[in-house]
Amino acid sequence: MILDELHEQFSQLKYPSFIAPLLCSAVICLLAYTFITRRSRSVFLIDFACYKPPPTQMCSKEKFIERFKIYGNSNETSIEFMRKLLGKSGLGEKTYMPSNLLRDPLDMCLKETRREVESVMFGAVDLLLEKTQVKTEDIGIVIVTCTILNVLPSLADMIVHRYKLRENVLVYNLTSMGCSSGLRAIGFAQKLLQVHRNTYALLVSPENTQQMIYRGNERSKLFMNFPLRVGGAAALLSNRPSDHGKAKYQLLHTVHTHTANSDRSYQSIYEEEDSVGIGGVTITKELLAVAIEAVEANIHALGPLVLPLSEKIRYITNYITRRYNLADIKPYVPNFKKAIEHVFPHVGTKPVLDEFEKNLGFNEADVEASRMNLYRFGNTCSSSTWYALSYGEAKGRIKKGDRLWQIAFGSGFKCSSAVWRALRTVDPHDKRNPWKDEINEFPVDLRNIETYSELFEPAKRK
Ligand SMILES: *[C@@H]1O[C@H](CO)[C@@H](O)[C@H](O)[C@H]1NC(C)=O
Ligand SMILES: CC(=O)N[C@H]1CO[C@H](CO)[C@@H](O)[C@@H]1O
Repeated sequence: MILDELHEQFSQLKYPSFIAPLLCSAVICLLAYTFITRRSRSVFLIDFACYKPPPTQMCSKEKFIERFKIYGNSNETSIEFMRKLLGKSGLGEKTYMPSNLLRDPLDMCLKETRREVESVMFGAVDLLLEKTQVKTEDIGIVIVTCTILNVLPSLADMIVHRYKLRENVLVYNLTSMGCSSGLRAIGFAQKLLQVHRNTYALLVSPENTQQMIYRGNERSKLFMNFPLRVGGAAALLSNRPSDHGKAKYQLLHTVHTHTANSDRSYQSIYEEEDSVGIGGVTITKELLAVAIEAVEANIHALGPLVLPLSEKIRYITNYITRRYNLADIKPYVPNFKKAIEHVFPHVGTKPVLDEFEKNLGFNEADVEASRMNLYRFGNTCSSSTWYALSYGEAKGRIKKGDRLWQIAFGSGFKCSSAVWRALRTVDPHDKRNPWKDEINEFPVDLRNIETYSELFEPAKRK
């Protein structure tokens, strides 16, 4: 129809007769080009996998304290402090610790540590390759994120070695980039996939907590000891247009916030020796406030990308009113439910999740996956939001077309978001899901657990 009309118009204009068909073909070519380049710029998540350590590595809270007594040099006061905090931590009795910490006699040498991290990394990648059936020679990019473990050859090298990846594979490691690094890697992969055509990016996030365990008596360092647990995930991204039909999710947005330009943010999680020379990670009283500020900044940056117009207008009006003191009103928290069906926040610690729910416009259902994740697997750092997403999948909640939001935060202080669209309804009975066989036991009721947020400065709302 349109073409006919165009043709008629052009014929009235008395141009030479070949102009009209030429113009039409140009328009068609342009449309086709736009369609194809858009597709080829798309980044798909073929699938991901979470590692579930063997039952021998399960560690109840009491067992944790027992092992810690053997491993650490902490005195009775510190042990009591840890026992008290563990009770309020929101962790369950089945989280996983490094096997060398649970074994008698203890063997915390580097060889054992390497073996430990290999089992997590290779466990997740083996599962992922089995799920996706992708050939390892087609993998062009590898990004490894690990919060603390730093070995030589690097963790990324271990992967290239084990899976015999090709020699021109691009390898990056985001070691020591904190709990948000798993999502930061997605943004990084997205950029790389815009340059390198027709390839796969393998993202691996193994976490081994052993090197983080503090063995002294300073309270600000003992905090680090109890939420962190062993875990790991692997994800396969692709920019091959032909993968559109095969992939589970399509990447819509990534947004990263880095607040290390402020001293209090930068110092909120800080690795250093204590007064007697024992290494550990200091957590300052400001952690909670800093975390919420970084999360808020990230959400503000994400808002314009995803929110419908009506929410944007409400938000801007509210912002201007407060900015110029036109009226004394509360900050407007945009309703993300209008733009996103599922949110999967990083578990962090219980007080952070509580703040997230209370202050950022989310409800109990929104943080359910993360609370259960904290309960079942603990804080597995950079891999944690993948366990939460697996929870949503195992519950059968992910339907075709749904939009999903992973948001993670950690030392730096940094916060990252990744927003996806489900390309199909996800089968809740996948036997490789880490929650399989036990998903019906969840959610467990955790409302009566006290918190320890009084140990932190409250978040100041701007
Ligand atoms: C344990 O160490 C801390 C910090 O040095 C000290 O304040 C506390 O009194 C000690 N407790 C015992 C029982 O020695
Ligand atoms: C291969 C590579 O880039 N390795 C680096 C990984 O990260 C650690 C910690 O930042 C570095 O020390 C390695 O050199």
